[in-house]
Amino acid sequence: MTQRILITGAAGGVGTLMRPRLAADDRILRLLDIAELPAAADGERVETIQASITDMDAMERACEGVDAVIHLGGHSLEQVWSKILDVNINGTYVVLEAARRQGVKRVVLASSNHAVGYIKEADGEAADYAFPRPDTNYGVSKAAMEALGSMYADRYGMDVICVRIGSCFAKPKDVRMLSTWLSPDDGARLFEACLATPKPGFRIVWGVSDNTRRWFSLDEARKLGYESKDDSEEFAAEVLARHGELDPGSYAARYLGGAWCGPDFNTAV
Ligand code: 15L
Repeated sequence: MTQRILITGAAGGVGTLMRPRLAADDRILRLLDIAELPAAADGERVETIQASITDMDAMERACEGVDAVIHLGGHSLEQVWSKILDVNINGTYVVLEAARRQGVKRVVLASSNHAVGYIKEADGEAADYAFPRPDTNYGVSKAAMEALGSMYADRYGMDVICVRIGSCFAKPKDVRMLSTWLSPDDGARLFEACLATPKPGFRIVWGVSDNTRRWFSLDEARKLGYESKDDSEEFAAEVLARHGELDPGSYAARYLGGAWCGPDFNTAV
């Protein structure tokens, strides 16, 4: 049977990396973004919708006939509180509520390391389900996303998996990302596991590759069936030659959230 997956924020960084990787013969990707989306290529099984995740009517229509939602939409960087509240927090509520109203049983939420950014790297591997320690307004929105997901799972019996993504880019861009990197291929493997695992209920998992310098537990992600095949170490020499070793006193070396934890980072209050 053909599966239909709604991806919000499909024109964004992670959405663009996932679009080709989550394509499958027995699957239609319904791509939604407020920005214009590249049209379907020849043979590509996609539907495109240009709409805001804060528009309940549009989101309900987008959720019609959908088997699962992967919610990547929202601001991906720090913003003033009013924008975070509207797009990230209210937007996540609208996505979950629209999914519930349309009978969608499973939602995968793109949370972030910034939900727990103030965890100290020196305290050892960051645990699955670590209590929120958001580093920014954006981090607060990801903690709120996880709380909303928990409520929709407990109250309405939906399956909701929150993926605390490290840094999902084609390559690690700096020394911190040698620890936080989620390769695009591993990202797709993890989302596939989130879609396939039977009856997960509510979960919070780390979204990182099995990096040699990893700071995060992969136990809960592995329980979903995720198997990382990538390691940022193949880029270590190149990244270290460009940036040098981390200053042990720097935010990047001290906290999971890196520079986002610094007092000067959040100018966008
Ligand atoms: C995130 O959550 C951001 O969306 C992304 O832009 C990266 O900065 C990433 O975290 C990170 O921490 O590297």
